[in-house]
Amino acid sequence: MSETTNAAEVAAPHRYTAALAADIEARWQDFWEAEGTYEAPNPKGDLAGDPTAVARPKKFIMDMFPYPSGAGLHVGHPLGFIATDVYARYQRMTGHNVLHTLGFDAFGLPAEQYAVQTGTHPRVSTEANIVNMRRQLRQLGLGHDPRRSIETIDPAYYKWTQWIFLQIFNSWYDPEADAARPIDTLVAQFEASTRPTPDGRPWAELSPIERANVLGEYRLAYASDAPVNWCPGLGTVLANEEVTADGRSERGNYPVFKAKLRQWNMRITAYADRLLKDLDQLDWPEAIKLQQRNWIGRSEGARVDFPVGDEKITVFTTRQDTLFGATYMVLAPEHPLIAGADNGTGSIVPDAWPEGTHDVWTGGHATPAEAVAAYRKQAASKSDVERQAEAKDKTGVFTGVYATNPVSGEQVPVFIADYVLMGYGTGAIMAVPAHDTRDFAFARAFELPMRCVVEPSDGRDTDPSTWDDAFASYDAKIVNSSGGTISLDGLGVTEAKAKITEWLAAQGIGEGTVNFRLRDWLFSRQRYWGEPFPIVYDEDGVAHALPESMLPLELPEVEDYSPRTFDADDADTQPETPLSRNEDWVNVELDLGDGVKRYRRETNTMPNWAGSCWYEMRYLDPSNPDKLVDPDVEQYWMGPREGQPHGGVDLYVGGAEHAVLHLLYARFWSKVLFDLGHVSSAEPFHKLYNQGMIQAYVYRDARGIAVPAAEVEEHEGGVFYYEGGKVSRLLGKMGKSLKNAVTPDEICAEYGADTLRLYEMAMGPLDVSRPWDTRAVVGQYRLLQRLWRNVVDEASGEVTVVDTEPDEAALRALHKAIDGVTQDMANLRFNTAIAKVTELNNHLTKTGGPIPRTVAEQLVLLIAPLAPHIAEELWRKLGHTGTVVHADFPVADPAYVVDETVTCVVQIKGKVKARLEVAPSISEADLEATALAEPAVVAALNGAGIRKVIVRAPKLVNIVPA
Ligand code: ANZ
Repeated sequence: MSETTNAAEVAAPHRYTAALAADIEARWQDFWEAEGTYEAPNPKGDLAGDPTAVARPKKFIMDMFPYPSGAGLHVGHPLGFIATDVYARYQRMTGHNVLHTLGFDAFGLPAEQYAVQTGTHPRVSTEANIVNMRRQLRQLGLGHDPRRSIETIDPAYYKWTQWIFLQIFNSWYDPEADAARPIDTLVAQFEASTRPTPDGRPWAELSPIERANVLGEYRLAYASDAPVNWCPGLGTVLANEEVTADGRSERGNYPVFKAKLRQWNMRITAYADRLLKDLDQLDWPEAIKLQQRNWIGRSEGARVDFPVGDEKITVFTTRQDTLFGATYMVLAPEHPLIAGADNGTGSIVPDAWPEGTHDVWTGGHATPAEAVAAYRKQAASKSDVERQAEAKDKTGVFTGVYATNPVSGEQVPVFIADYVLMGYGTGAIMAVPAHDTRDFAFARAFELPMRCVVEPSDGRDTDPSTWDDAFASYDAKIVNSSGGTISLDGLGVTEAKAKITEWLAAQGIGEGTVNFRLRDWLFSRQRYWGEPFPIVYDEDGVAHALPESMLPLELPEVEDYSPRTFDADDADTQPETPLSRNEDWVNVELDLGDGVKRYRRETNTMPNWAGSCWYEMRYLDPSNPDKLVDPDVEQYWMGPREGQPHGGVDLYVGGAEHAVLHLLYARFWSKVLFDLGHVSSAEPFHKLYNQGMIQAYVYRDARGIAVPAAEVEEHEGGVFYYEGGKVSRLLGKMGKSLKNAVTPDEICAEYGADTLRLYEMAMGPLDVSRPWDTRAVVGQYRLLQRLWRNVVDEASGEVTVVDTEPDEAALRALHKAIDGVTQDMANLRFNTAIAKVTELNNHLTKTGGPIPRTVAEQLVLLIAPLAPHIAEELWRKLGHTGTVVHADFPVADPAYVVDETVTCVVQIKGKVKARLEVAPSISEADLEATALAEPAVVAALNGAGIRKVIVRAPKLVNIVPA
């Protein structure tokens, strides 16, 4: 410490310094904890409390909970946490019963990978990380209800994750109710024959395996041998959402392959329509809604059958109006109609190439079967995204099959090509090369015919052989489209669609249909550190749910946590789960109601998303042993209300990167639980807000390697040096790997948590990303020092306020600040709120003398949500015994909020008749009207007409009577 600081401290022992801040902050944090200051009472149950609090309006304010990383927090992480805390504190001070807490999303890959490297059990490292993060969060003064904090890895928590899985497993989507219902209601329909079994036999005649298979087709959680994203490099399968646009794993960047594996899925597609529709009533950023809409991807179109011998190919098209222009067809390489081509079973593929097959169609293969087999192999090594890329050269091969275009009667060749995906529509398309860009490119490559059936409106002629690209438009007329009993010629696209759809339906060869891009959610992972499935298999391989009494099914201890990984490029491998190596755990004898039998446990674990799909509900009733959440408690905090027809959390703050995955999954689970009657809210999060990111400068040396930001020196002209070498500077993410992380611990030690909180909130609008600048933090520290000095004598530590009435100027400054800050707080504009508090504080500093008590008190209340520790300390010094947390937020007096006025003189023939108090900004017209309406002026004029009015706003009006 330097001498000058020493001297200053001797002279001013009660100055607001980092040491004093540390003392104040630790004391108040202990106080809050001891007093349970942030405990929000429930209307009933073991968290029930003060009935007057429960009678107040409620606010449930939530953050996206963190993953307890071993690196701890850097200053970028708490941006959202601080913002919700400020907002929650403001809500408490305006009479709300506020629920605000924070848990940990603690299953997941990093802990498992750490375990594999070090042999430390993931639970041990995760819990240590949680302890560290709790300490870091506590020092920020966040007002969380500690009783409600949950950890997803706690068996008492994941018991309910497993329980919800079973609810989903044990239900089906009843189209009549347009809701999920218990699977028993479906069984009852089969038993009563009100719903036929797939092959028409009575339910009673089906074997247990057959019944299980039938029900599996309906269950909302089901196991299937579906093509999945297999990532040998990670040793696990991945959800579509976890695969990048170039077909690699989001984590680790390994290649991802399509493979058929038996996996658990969630039938989220049953909810596609509702997930889309209910978005409209949510208060979410439009950008996020749009991403969800695109992800769900609703398309209206038709299914059309094209006969092939005794079989038919059903296509999905959104352009049924172009049916006359369908000159060839394409099947996805995985399409079942050609599945047996390689071994000659059950396939429509002929033995030899038909007469007149083009050379370019065969791919150089001797037989169609050979060509199909070779092409399928090639396609399997590509991701869906790669396959769909527009710019790609189109590849494919002829199957040797011709189908019949049902309107033109033409024989059209059937190809397989990887630009058609099995997972979308029917996995088969009618190709209309004249009007679809991809089909056009393919047709050119394979010398296939084109027919123009939509009249080009851009000047080109109707002969596609002269075109450079397809003519794809919805705003044009149909041509060349007559035959048999149907003609579309002359119709617009919309009318043509309606007409052909009706015709197809009448012929029994097609129907209008809605298709979704959304796929079912792949729900199993080949990992250790996740929730075990509460599922066992009997000797026939039939899956059985464990009864609720056997929950939680705890993760067993294992020797080896690692999933078996393989050569990242070897597509022919199969996953092996860590749990499967534990035979004692896997093989069990259980009585599931029909005597003790042997079963094998499911050895996959649930994906990382499971625990975050419903945590908001557990915050409400965190230790309820009998229920996920008490219905009355859920109704109180989350139930529907005016403006929130589906209920949900009042404010949910987190990063925009969770637009699709977490938010879509959580919405889906909410809807299932709502349908089954467990909760009253059909949406988890009513209002969503995405905070920006705190970025930081990344400095790199000549080799491009990041160097520690703290050791870089800046020289004039923006040149940066590190150990003598020049380095480049770019704005990027903050993080350990980029060597630019700043921890909240460092900033708290240097300035205190209140300064850090203020700085983060003052950096800019909350939803905008901003660069961290450690040198700028001191600005907020000085604000707090001035605030302190305005109230406390730095030498004696006594308050300096006086019990005199504030003058007009002080009242105006105060109430303007209150008015502005109130609006800013309600709208999450904390940066401008801080600017207004600063302005008020500066005004008071400038007046020099001691400030009136009432002004000081209101100033302290204004800053309390932002800088709660110093506010508590000053509030106490000002003589209050209670905490500032539950004090009333100041209310602006409108009389002092309006602009100051000026006096305007009104003269008649040069003589003063009246004086008006008007706004300095008043317009000439308004001032003239106000003057003429003034009673004294009306009396003086005494009915005389007016010849002229001279207005010099805002100070003078001179009236010349007629
Ligand atoms: C004929 C047609 C003519 C098409 C035309 C488009 C334009 P969206 O809007 O995304 O739903 N399609 C259908 N299933 C497919 C699959 N499994 N893989 C790749 N493409 C597929 O797209 C629907 C359109 O995409 C469908 O309409 C179909 O091509 C193609 F002038 O049918 B269309």
